[in-house]
Amino acid sequence: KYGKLGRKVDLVDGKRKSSFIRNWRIYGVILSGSQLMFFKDELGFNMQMKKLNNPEKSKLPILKPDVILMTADSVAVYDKNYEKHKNVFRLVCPKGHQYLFQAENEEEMNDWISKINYA
Ligand code: I3P
Repeated sequence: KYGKLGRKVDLVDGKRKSSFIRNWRIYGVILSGSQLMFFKDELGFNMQMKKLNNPEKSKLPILKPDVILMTADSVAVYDKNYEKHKNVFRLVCPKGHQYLFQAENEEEMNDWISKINYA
C-alpha cells in the first residue's frame, strides 16, 4: 500500500516530545511487508514506487527513505480521543514511540490501520 499521510511524532520513550518538533508534515508513504517507508519529497517517493512496480527499473538510483519504521511489533489504532483533526490514527511502537497519522478520509484510514496491523 502507498499514499500520502500527514505525520506527527506524538510521544518519544513514552513521554511528550519537546515543543519545537510537534508539527504535522506530509510524507509519501509506502508499506512494503512490515516496513513503513517515509519520503519527504515527491521525487524519492515516485522513484521508489517505480522501482517496486517495475523490477527492470531497479537500476534507478536508490533514494533512501527519510524514515523507516518497522511495524511488526507496532499497533495501529484509531484514537477517538484525538479530536483536533479528522481521520487520525495512532501508531504505538514497542519502545514507547507514538506517531499520529492523518489519512485523506475514513476509508483510507481504516485501510492503513488494517494493513499495518496485518502486515
Ligand atoms: C504544533 C503544531 C501542531 C500541533 C502541536 C503544536 O506547533 O501547531 O499542529 O498539533 O500541538 O505544538 P508548532 O508548529 O509550533 O510545532 P495538533 O495539530 O495535533 O494540535 P501539541 O503540542 O499539542 O501536539
